[in-house]
Amino acid sequence: MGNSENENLSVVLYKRREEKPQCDIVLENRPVREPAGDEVVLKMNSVGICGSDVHYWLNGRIGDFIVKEPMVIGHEAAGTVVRCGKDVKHLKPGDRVAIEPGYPLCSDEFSKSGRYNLSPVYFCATPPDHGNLQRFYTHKGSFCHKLPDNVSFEEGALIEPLSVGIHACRRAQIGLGHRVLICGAGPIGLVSLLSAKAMGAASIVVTDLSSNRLDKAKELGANFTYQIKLDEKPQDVAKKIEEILGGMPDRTIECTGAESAVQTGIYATKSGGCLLLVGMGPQNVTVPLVNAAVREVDIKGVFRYCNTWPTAISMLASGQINVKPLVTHRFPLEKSQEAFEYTRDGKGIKVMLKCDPEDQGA
Ligand code: NAD
Ligand code: 572
Ligand code: ZN
Repeated sequence: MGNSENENLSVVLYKRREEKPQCDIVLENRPVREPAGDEVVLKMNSVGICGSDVHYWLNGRIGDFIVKEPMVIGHEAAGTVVRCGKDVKHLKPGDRVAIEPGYPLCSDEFSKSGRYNLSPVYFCATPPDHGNLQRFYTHKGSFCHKLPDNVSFEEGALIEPLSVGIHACRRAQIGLGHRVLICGAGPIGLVSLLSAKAMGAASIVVTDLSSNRLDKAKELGANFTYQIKLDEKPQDVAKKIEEILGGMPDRTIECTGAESAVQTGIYATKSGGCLLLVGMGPQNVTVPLVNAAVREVDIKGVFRYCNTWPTAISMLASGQINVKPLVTHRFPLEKSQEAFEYTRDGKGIKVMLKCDPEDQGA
């Protein structure tokens, strides 16, 4: 079982019939979608669980994106090509690939200029679009990126969150010698740390509420960590950060979505520097905007990523970025419910689901 397209075990979120927000996680057999000319069918290997997957499971929605129909979950993924549509020239059966889950649906001014993340997109596991936590999955060939032999499937799957970090650091124009503050040591704060180091940051301080998460930041190369206490005032945290770094950070990458962390980000960032908003919290956030304005602290948004897979693959293949320590737990596809509960309970950092019954290891 598991190697024939006749059995396509899939992890599907079902909206509950009662008026409860939480969805049910259902494992069911679904047909493998026939590839269009520009698509490929993939045998899935590794799929990471993202905070947004857990959020859709528990709340049935993120903002205006609502789980109305059953939706296959999962968007951090890698697998092997088993069949190609007639127009796919750069891939062949047997190729190992990392899946870029979002692709533009039209050729508008954004996709024409390369910023295709700002176009209307298909995005795996964002309603109404299905994700790829299943045995077999069909995707746009041009958004499947061939992996070199020395990059594993799990590393391939981790390119998705890593892409958020690379895109944030590109937008921040992180450079040689920069002092950097990263708020939050969840998966996204940690991939931002890896990206900022690789782009030449000289000293990086990572903050979090959790000491376990800060230990992981240290393991991944943070120069300093600082544990936030819930009653601390943002201006006081900013002073501490300046003391720790020996100067104010040139760049701050906010990866929590917490209002107090955004406020800290503004107060902490050096005049003329830049604050990147990666974390997504409430729709409306109160911030000391005039403080940012009069010190020319630029505030930039980050929406996923674009053009990051080729860069990420080079960085992983050359060993300049190591994402392997992010993976703390592995579960077979059949135990997806347990894996989601682990992630919900904040155990570990990145939980990987293993979709190939014959390849359950790292
Ligand atoms: P996560 O919840 O695993 O990590 C967030 C971390 O922030 C936690 O470890 C938490 O303890 C810490 N934290 C909470 N309040 C804090 C505070 N005041 N100061 C310091 N640390 C604090 O989430 P994640 O998967 O790492 O994602 C982080 C954020 O990035 C989320 O808001 C997510 O929605 C967002 N995100 C945005 C994009 C984008 O395109 N902009 C993409 C992916 C994720
Ligand atoms: O890996 C992509 C990703 N994007 C996240 C969160 C987790 N993973 N974002 C936060 C939520 N937004 S959204 O615009 N949305 C639900 C489409 O609020 C997307 C980016
Ligand atoms: Zn995600």
